[in-house]
Amino acid sequence: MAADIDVHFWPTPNGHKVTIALEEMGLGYRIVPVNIGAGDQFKPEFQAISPNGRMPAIVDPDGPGGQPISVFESGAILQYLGRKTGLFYPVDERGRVEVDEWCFWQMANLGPMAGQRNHFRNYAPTMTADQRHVAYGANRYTNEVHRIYGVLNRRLADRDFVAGEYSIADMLAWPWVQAKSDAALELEEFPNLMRWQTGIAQRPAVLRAMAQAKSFRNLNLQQAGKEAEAARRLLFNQRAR
Ligand SMILES: N[C@@H](CCC(=O)N[C@@H](CS)C(=O)NCC(=O)O)C(=O)O
Repeated sequence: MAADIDVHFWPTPNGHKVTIALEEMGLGYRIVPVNIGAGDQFKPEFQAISPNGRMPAIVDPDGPGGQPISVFESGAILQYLGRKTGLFYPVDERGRVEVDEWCFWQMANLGPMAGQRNHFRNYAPTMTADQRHVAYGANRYTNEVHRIYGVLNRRLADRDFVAGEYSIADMLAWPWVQAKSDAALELEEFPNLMRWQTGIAQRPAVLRAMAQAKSFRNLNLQQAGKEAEAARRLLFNQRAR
């Protein structure tokens, strides 16, 4: 039996991508928590496998040539797992190019823009002399995520999944498309996207991945108190060391 893959994980959209893929592919894995609110991402042993200081990362003891390999960046992780198993990642060049296009699209557009939107809407201080700038950031990223949802909605008009068949491209995008809408971003406006979102949410592998993520105590960064304050200081003020 193959040895379990170590998943350096915290329950965020980027983390969910990896556990969803592992569940879908039927690979054994062990979660190594990286509590990003407590600064685990800065530990030298973690940065040795993830030099960008961000989770997720994996260590596969049974990598190429039977030797261990570590992989960071969720897109690279899912491509690696797809190649390893031959699942959800076509081997024919046309099919693979199409999946790659949507993997890179997610990594460069949906993820970062939705992340910035979340930051400006939920975490930017409101009691600031520079409130104008906060509103500008929140609106800019909301508009961009709205545009991106439109791209995905059009893409899904005549196919069930972003590259036709269910693939790693869907697993990368899905955790970033919120089931719960808010006033500025209603999923109901994007019916194809909503069908795709709710369909994937019911897949047994996705349900398993999301259920086990619930066992982690994720700090609410919006709350008051010393612990959340310390986490905000750690997460939101990083500069090159
Ligand atoms: N492009 C990276 C992004 C990873 C990322 O931003 N991870 C966040 C959590 S979702 C993190 O580790 N944050 C720690 C920090 O900001 O210090 C990927 O997809 O793997």
